[in-house]
Amino acid sequence: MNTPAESTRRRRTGLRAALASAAAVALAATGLAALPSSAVAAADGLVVQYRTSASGASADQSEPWLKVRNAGSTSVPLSSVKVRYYFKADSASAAYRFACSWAVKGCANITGTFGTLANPTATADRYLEIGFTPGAGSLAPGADTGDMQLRFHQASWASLNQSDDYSFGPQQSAYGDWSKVTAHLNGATAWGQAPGGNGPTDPPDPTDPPGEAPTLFDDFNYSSHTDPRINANGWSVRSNSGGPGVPGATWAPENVTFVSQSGNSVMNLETSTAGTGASTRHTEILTRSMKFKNGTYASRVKFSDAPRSGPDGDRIVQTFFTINDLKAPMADDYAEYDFEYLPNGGWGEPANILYTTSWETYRPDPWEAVNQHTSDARSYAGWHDLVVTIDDNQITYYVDGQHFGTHGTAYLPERPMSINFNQWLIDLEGQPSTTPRAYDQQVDYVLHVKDQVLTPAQVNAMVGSYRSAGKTFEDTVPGS
Ligand SMILES: [Ca+2]
Ligand SMILES: [Ca+2]
Ligand SMILES: [Ca+2]
Repeated sequence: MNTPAESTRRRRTGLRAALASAAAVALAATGLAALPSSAVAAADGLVVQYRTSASGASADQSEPWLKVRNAGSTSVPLSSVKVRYYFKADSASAAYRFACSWAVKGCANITGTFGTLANPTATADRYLEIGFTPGAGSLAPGADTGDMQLRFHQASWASLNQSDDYSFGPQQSAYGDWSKVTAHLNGATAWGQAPGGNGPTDPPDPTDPPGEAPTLFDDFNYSSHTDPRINANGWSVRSNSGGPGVPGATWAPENVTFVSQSGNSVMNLETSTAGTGASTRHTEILTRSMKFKNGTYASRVKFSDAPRSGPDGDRIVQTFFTINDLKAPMADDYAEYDFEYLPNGGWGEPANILYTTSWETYRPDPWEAVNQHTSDARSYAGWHDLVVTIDDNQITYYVDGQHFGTHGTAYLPERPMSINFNQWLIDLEGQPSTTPRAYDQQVDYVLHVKDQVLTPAQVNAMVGSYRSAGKTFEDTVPGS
């Protein structure tokens, strides 16, 4: 996820500042890969109790009321806790909205976002993930959160079917331990049993291969950030201040450089800090035009788990994404599709994690996100082929030719977007030292084919033919 600052979104104008804590917690939500298949209640674990006052097989809204208890012997900051309620969506395109009716800890301190299971079952393909802002405080040993009277409903307010929902328990008219809801502490399962996987989702069939479809291809064959062809080819190297990320940081065009590797030019985004806002240098390059909507987006990106120099540990975000402008809080015509790699964790995650996120919309304050995301909590250091396709039905992500996640109709773009790469620090808490350090994210090429759903193999073939033809840039996508 990207973040907002001010009234536009995070990166471009900098959304992050406003959202910082709430967004971070809300977005952090996924970690599908971390879901174990066995139930656990660790020694320093958590216990989740559940009841519902909406016990009908069909209901206007689902009402999972929850309490989380610290069953361990040490205090637990609630901001490190996530709780997941699993359900079967009413349709592939159904969109859901979360709400908190009342909570002892305060509804303002509770976040709810929706995720998609990589391995759907008959009773679960989505989940509601509950998180907490730092304002929720900590749970002492033996203490619980008290009542959290939560609910969710279809965005359309059509009734929802609860009888096929994994976590639903119509007989739970009073609070009781409930292992069909899971709790996670710093990303590790601390309570309950997630629904079992049943094999990866098959990728969609490709449509027609590309012919003369309008295409943007850029092999990033430039001499420096001042190369006039960068501007001529439609790119802007960011220098304006603002979010996302560390307050007071600047966006440094001179840290966008180009190096030749065996005759192939590679763009390097260097992000550096010496532990203060004023010393922090973020980097971003984006198309000036928002003219990209349905079709295939692809890039070859090198993520890194460690700094090129200096001490490791910063909560850095390495990205490839498309985005347009949020015209008003919760405006439906907002759109954003992200690959976001966090090599050192962040947003409540303890370690490396790759997110793909499709956004319907959001509200900066109070933070509310309407998105679907899929994540994989492991190292993605090194070069990776990233592909996302958008057609009239769904958004599909691939990493290195493998299906990574599919998101539904409700998250399709209403308006065209820009194409962006950036690297930035969420905060300075991951590495408190003032010793200078610098991180690299590299980008080999970007490809967009308008209105065509390409397979990863077709993407590679197209890039290969541009290179065989000696063509390092082409843009035939209409629009300005
Ligand atoms: Ca259902
Ligand atoms: Ca939208
Ligand atoms: Ca290249």
